Amino acid sequence: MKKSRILAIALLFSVVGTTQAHSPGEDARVYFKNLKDGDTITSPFTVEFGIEGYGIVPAGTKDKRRHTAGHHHLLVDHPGNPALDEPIPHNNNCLHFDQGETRAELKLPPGKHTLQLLLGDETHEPTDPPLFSPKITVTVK
Ligand SMILES: [Cu+2]
Repeated sequence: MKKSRILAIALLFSVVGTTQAHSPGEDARVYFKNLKDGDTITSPFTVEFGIEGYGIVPAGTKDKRRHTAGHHHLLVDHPGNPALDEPIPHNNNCLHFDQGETRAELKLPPGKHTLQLLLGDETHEPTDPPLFSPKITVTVK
C-alpha cells in the first residue's frame, strides 16, 4: 500500500516535469502538411500548417491553454532566424495567424522562396524551446 502510494507520487512528478508552462516537450513539432522541400508550385497556393505534441489557440489567450498551446507564424524568405527572446515582428517576412488558423492562401512572385513555421505564445514570442519547422525552399512557376 505504502509503496504504491510513493510510486504514484513519483509518477505524478515525472508527468508534471515533462509539461512545463510554455515549454513544448521533445516530441512537439510543427511542419508543413502539404509542401516539401524542392516542390514546384503555382501561385496562389495553399499552405497547411501541422502541429504535434502541442496545441493551437488564438493569440492573446489568457486562460490555462496558453501554457500548452500557441499560434502559427509563417516566415517567408526570412533572412536568418528571428530573435527568440522578443515578440516575432509583424512584417512581410513574418506572417501571424492570430486566430489559430492552420492554413493560409499565399501569393508569391515566380522564383525560389523559403518557407518556415515558428510557433509563438500569447504575446507572439517564440516558445522555449522554439518550435521551428524545417525550412523548405519552393519554386513558384
Ligand atoms: Cu503572432
